[in-house]
Amino acid sequence: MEQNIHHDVGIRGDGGLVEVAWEDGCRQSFHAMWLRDNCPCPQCRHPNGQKLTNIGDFPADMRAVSAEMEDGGLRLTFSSDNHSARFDWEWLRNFSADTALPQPVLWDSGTLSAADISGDYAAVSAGGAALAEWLGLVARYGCAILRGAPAEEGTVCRVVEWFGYVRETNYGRLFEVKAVVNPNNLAYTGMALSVHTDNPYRDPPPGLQLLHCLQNTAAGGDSILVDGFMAAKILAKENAAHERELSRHAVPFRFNDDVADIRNRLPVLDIAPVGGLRAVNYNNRSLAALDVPNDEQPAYYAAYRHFSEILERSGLTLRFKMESGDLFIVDNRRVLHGRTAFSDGGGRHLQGCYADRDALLSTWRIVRRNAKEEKQ
Ligand code: NM2
Ligand code: OGA
Ligand code: ZN
Ligand code: ZN
Repeated sequence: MEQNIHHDVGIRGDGGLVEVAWEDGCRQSFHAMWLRDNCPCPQCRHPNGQKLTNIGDFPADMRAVSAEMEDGGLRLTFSSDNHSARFDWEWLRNFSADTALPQPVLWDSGTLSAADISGDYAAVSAGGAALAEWLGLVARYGCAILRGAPAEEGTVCRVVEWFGYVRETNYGRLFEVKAVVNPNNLAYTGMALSVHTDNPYRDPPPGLQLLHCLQNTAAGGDSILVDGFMAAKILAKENAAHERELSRHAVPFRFNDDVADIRNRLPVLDIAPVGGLRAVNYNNRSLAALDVPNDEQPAYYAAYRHFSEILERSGLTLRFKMESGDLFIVDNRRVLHGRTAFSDGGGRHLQGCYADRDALLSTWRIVRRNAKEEKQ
């Protein structure tokens, strides 16, 4: 379809680089090694798309010796192994779409409301475009609400099965969130829970958490969500040294009861040297004794306090009340959740479970792909 998006090609740098001048004036250069490594021919790729080659199969001094424009693509030959490769212009221009992850859309209470992220159970459960839309909320905003699900036990696991697999833990495949006697976790009391990510003591922490409301007639027990990526951005803007403190120390998290002693170390802000913020890990109840060196503790605590204060700002807080049948899902590596206190008279009962993000995003892509193909 894109017939003339290229304009000219040339070999540069003694064959080490192939430069493409696109019709719109944009120029792009490709390393010969990169091109050889990405050859799509049947010798280099199985029909299933997986690579048949390994980097060591190629000589280190890869060079292109000829570059010809063919109808709809670029034909190259390489000196070192005499291989001939053909690339569609379309792919050369847009290969990054093959690896792109969803771009998070940061939000606060001024830009996102509970209604904006709410889907209707009946519609979403039918699959297709409505399911894609609901999963897309998780991809963009890191959270979504489902209204009007049946107030039936086990519903939370069935919702996960629409897009992936329940991740079983020491809390079970499904856990009951209600006030009990002798709770092994403060979630199982009527106490307020300040915003947190779940299970930072686990390796890796769950990518998704879902909570489904069977009953919520107690006074209080409102739900709270905060975009941890927005909070991290504000922290960096207000004090870059604080951002650095929270990313340079992997701190200990722990859960300990009669049958489990689960430990992990993670930075509160997981920031890749190239690529930026990957995850927020924050749970005041589960942070174990800090072993940051003594002389660095004042700086660490100052940064930790600052981040905690940002997370409590009302301007960042999305607050809503779950009614019987409602459910929410959070990207547990990004969006923090919490609740206000409730009177533990027994009027509040949620069921929760965990799942992984890869399956959700995969299903989101496939459902969208199928919806697009149906339209054509
Ligand atoms: N529960 C609800 O990460 C946490 O410890 C939060 C998790 C017990 C599965 C609570
Ligand atoms: C949890 C939790 C919130 C709630 O179970 O992990 O944070 O609304 N619960 O009870
Ligand atoms: Zn090839
Ligand atoms: Zn929680």
